[in-house]
Amino acid sequence: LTGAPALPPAWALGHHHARWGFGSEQEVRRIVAGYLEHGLPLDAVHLDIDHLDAHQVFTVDQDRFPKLPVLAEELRRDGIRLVSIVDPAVRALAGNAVYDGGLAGEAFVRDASGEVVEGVAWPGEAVFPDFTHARVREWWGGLYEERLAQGFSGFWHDMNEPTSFTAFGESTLPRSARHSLEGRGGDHREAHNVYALCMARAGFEGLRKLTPEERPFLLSRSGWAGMQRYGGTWSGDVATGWPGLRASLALVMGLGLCGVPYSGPDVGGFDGDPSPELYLRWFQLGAYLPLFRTHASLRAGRREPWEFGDEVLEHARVALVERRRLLPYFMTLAHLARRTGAPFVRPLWWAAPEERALRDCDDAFLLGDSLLVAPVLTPGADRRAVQLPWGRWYDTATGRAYEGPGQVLVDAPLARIPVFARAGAVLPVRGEDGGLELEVWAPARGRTGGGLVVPDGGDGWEEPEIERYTARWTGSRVVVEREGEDGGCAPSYPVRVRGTAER
Ligand code: NBV
Repeated sequence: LTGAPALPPAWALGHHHARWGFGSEQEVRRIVAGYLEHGLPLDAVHLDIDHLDAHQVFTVDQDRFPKLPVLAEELRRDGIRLVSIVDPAVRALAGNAVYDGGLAGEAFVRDASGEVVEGVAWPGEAVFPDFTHARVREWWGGLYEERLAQGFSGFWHDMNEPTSFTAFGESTLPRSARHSLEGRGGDHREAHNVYALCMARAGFEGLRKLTPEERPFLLSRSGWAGMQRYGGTWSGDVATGWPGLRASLALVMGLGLCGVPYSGPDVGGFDGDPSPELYLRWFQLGAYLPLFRTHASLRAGRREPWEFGDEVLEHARVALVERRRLLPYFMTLAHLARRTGAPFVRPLWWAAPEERALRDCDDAFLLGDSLLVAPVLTPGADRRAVQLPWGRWYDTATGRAYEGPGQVLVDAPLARIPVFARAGAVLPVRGEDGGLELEVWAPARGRTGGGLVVPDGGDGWEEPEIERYTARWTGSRVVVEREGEDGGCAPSYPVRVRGTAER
């Protein structure tokens, strides 16, 4: 009803590190070097408003970021993409190219007497593009050319409620502000909720023209039904604390059910200093969510995995390496989300709507059809109860099989969170040589299993074929076959079967 989710480029399914307040190119290099030196996979770095010239959108602070395209190129060689924040508010100052261009093109929101509406945002006095007008979207979409020239590959829309700082009253545009609303005309009461949706559309359509070979990567703080057509969203400034960790899961699960499959929290929380334990548990959850991004405020403490002691570093590395290994599975889930609407992250009842015990379960989730993830959401835990849906489930760390439905108590040491694989699951993972492999979990005796694989080139628009695999017992072996029109054939990827020792 609200449109199919955009397909993210493969790098967007990796690990992102963001920070409000990197402050300089040197600091970005220091953080990236830390990731590389500690053997921590990293796929994207996000630059916040502090890299802009006086917080003005589509500019760069040349003193602190004098050679951004060079930095972007260096990072790209290490497989790391740069993502830029983009706020809608435009500094109302003659000489600011975006302001001058927008005025000339009559792009900004006006009031009933025809005056451009001024608010206050990060750059000071500011005006707001009317994204509900096709011409304005086209103009704004073209401005991403400047970002691409700086070397950015992805975009992070913020403050697009839209926020205008006020001493009192609503911190947004006045209700009386006029909008085009696709030519119909209306006021901000009507336009408010679709403002960010229309901004996302402007960015997405602009990028489709500027870089037609690439899948746009867009995150948007605000949105509305249908925003998934243009990209994803994140938690916004989730509070640092155990309730914030729990809210992160509710957010991603709820958004997925509302048709927005790609989202994630600020891992570690936006403000303050998470304890090493809280940071690690957040990191471990984040590793199984579609958007896996650490981010924090200007005034917050550190968020790099090596800042919390050797133990956290070691366990965070395991989470990062596992995320990288699961990338082909995440990519397959992205394709399935686009084709069917099924989110990556699903509540447990998705597996069995008739099992009433699963309906209230909000502390675990299914990642696609094959995995069940049970994050640790409370302090001091080294075990946790997990409600299993019907069928056999393997603890992926120990290989031990459990029979559902029912509740089981499993180990959850600091080193890991419990992750179960459904018996019979066939899922694509990244092998040690970087190639695709099939991880297969033995079906229960007398049963069969299977799974879908969508081999994706990582970017671009070529439509890969969905591959269907079956798994079944033949004597003492589990045989995996690719389904085809003329019957089954051997998979062209290496196959690893697990769980065969269990009867
Ligand atoms: O651009 C600064 C922050 C950003 O880091 C955060 O992720 C957004 O949710 N932004 C909000 C504006 C300032 C909030 C206090």
